[in-house]
Amino acid sequence: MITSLKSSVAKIGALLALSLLTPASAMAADAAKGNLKADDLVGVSFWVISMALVAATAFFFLETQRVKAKWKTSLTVSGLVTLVAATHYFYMRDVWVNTGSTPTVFRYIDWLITVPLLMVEFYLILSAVTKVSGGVFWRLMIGTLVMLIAGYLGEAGTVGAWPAFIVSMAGWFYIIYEIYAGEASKVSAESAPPAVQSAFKLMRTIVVFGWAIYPLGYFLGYLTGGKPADSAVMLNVVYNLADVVNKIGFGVIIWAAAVSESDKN
Ligand SMILES: *C/C=C(C)/C=C/C=C(C)/C=C/C1=C(C)CCCC1(C)C
Repeated sequence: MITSLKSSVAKIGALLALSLLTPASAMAADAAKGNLKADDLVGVSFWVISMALVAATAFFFLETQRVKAKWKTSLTVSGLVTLVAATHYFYMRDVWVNTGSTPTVFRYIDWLITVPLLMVEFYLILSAVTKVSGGVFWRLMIGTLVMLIAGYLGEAGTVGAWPAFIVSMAGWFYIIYEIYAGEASKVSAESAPPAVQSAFKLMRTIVVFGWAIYPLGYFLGYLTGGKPADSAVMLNVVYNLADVVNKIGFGVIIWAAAVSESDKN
């Protein structure tokens, strides 16, 4: 036990010494082999955020132990969102580091799974406390699909970047309408307890302001006519920051509502 520990420490020490002595030319070779470089802003943001997503996943899953039964599903879904995103971030980092190009396909597969899950959260927190019609669920889903499919076609270059942007914005506005003026908002205002109402309000504020960061990223990435390489950096950094707010932040809001509702008796 002790000897194997000693030899591990010796090995780590040797590796550290080696890395300090490694000349710059060998470091360039490292980059070619696809290792993350310290000055690669996009690559580092993929790395840091993937760890934050892993930690958030562990947290949401563990906290399901602490809340009342009817809140467990919402917290589990929050953990699934961050779990699915963490896995995509590992892959996206590889694509970016190895090719220097935007991992559009992975990004949209991630969104296609996680955004519907986030929409389900609206339905879940309301149905944890009252009766909600299936129409709420389907309208949120349709808005999501229009928004994401149009966005993908625009980013992939299948259709023009502007028309895709406009259709995608329409899908997003449809979601906003449902949660501010549609049935979902009425159900929340009329039959949900205060903690759920305030969670609902915070969640829909995120869908407006947090989600607005994505079309901004799209705009900076595709619609300003900037150089492709600069646009790719902007696009990915902005999308990555948006994911921190909209996946981890969103989950934390649900967690706070669940804890405050569970603790009061
Ligand atoms: C976890 C991932 C989330 C919450 C992703 C959300 C993505 C959007 C709200 C994307 C919206 C877009 C527009 C409204 C117009 C331009 C194209 C998109 C797809 C970036």
